[in-house]
Amino acid sequence: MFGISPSARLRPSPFFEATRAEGVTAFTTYNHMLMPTSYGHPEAEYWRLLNGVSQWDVAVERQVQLLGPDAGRLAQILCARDLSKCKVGQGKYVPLCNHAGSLINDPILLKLAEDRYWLSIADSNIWFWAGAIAAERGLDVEVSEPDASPMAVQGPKAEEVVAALFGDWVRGLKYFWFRETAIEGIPVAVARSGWSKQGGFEIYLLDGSQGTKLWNLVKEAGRPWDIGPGNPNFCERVESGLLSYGGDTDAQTNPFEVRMGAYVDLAVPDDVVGIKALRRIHAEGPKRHQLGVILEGETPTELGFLWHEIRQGNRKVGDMTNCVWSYRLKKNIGFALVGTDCQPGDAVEVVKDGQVLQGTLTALPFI
Ligand code: THG
Repeated sequence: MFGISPSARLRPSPFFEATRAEGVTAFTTYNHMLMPTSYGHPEAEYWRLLNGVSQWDVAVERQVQLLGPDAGRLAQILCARDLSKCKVGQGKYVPLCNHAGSLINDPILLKLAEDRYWLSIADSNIWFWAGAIAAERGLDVEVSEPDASPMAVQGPKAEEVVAALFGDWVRGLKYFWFRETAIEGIPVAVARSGWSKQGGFEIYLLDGSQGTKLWNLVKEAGRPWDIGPGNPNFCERVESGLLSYGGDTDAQTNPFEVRMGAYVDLAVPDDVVGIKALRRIHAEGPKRHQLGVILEGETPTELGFLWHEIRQGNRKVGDMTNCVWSYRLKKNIGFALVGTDCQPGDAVEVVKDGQVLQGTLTALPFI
């Protein structure tokens, strides 16, 4: 479509050269970085994730490090989920909210030590946020960006590849748990996580100068399982119902609207940012909720840059926040952020580029 002008503001991933060598054909921006979004064969990349193993540069999932005596307190103040039982080596999916209870990020929190936490963030600036909250509350904690860059290995064969590299202990890792280790002198942390429902791991590179070397080690180890390059797969994540903060949310979205209510603990202390608003929203009942929508028609279509209005009759009831051709369902599908009076089974119209498409609401996930 168009090129990208290099700039010191647009930070390269440590895996940038490796992905170029793999033939990357498209990028998106995320946390002021570039993330590969295609290697030119979307359907083959999808089936590789479903049936084999896929290697992703997800270094854009940056870490916000909280370090110091008050690191645990700051983590809890930022997160509307109870962290009191979180162990060293454990990760948790957590909603970060502002004072109004609106979602401002949905990171994975990693507890590295009693005085060291990482927030592995989605696309919004949490360094400023965490640093400001820490200073305003007078906490003894340093907020910084560590040298840590995740690479995902996803798919049903991912465990074989990661076990071949690191040993059989990785098979015993529980979901979102991780361990720090090294491979050929490269410091890494290995976690069972990743933005797909096909299973897999994330290898956090802890020395950004060794990205190409780590990429090639994983690629070499994956050869028997026919590993290949990929990226967070749009089709698979929509089919699987995984949330994209910023894509499927707007400035007013609260966690209850987007199926994150299970990760909110209303009993966390009153000093947790947004908890009072979240208790009120919960008591009143959220105004919107997230469902799926299946469009009629057999021609693959895409969302483009804007949300599409969802109507019932002449009334706007919400928005379609993503749209993709499902290779498994053979339909165009997407998420609907709609009023809580809308229910699965309801017929809706989706207004796309001036055209009105017929659709049906359904529960998430699709598959
Ligand atoms: N990897 C790392 N950091 C990240 C992401 C990642 N940070 C931003 C973004 N992705 C975080 N978003 C999600 C969203 C969903 C899940 C993981 C990260 C996820 N959810 C499961 C689900 O919804 O079914 C399980 C959640 C649970 O059971 O707790 O896996 O990809 N490093």
